[in-house]
Amino acid sequence: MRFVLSVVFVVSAAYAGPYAPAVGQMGSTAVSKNDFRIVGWATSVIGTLRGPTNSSDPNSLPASQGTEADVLGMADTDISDSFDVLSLGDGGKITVAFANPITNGPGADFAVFENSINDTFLELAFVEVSTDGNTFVRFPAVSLTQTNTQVPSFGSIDTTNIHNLAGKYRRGYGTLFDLADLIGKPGINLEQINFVRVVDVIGCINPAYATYDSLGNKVNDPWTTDFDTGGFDLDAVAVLNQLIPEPGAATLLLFGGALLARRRRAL
Ligand SMILES: [Ca+2]
Ligand SMILES: [Ca+2]
Ligand SMILES: [Ca+2]
Ligand SMILES: [Ca+2]
Repeated sequence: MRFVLSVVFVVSAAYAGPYAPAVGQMGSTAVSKNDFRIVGWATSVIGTLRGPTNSSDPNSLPASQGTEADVLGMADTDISDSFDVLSLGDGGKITVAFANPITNGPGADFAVFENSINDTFLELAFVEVSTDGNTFVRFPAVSLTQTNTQVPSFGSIDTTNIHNLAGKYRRGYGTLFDLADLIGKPGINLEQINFVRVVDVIGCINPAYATYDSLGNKVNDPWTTDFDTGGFDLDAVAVLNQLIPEPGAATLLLFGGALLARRRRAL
């Protein structure tokens, strides 16, 4: 009887929420930085605005770990590379761009990598995309973590309660995003996403500093994180589906131009 009870407990603990579980568990959507589906990585930073390490302290300084170069290229995995990240601080944000635009292809289209050292100390961020660099649309994030008790500085989050928030998985594994989730949203062209913006959730449940998911729930994540590496730590952004200008398009343009010139001459 004791055995049966312990099994029931383990199962219920492992599947507390409805969303995909941690790396290595059945149904996990974590994507390894070495996954064959990855065709590129962020190549430039458009802008960074770091937040304070403690939004409730007016004297708090911005998070300071890392530089913009740390979010470019392939994600880092081992311990020695764990600080090749840019820490956003409370509510901080960063916008990156790519050699080729991201496009809404089959399944997930890009992935965001954080540097969490395990499967439960998860610092989260909203993810937004833009075609023109002005209008950004946020993925419909969901956080089903309880909102009665603040997740403390080094507290834990259950991965299965988190959806469409970056930082769901430990270092070396990205959180996937599918542009199909944004079908019908005005102001962006899902076939040509030029920019990805990552926005720290803060994670404080005090309404003075709280942020909310797409359902109106407060997002509860480790807070305060009053140190250089406060807030979400962006490691890398991977591209799975990219829009590559067809060589034929340029040729066609030249050919069309030549035809037009000939017609003009004919006139
Ligand atoms: Ca897609
Ligand atoms: Ca936080
Ligand atoms: Ca951090
Ligand atoms: Ca990195």
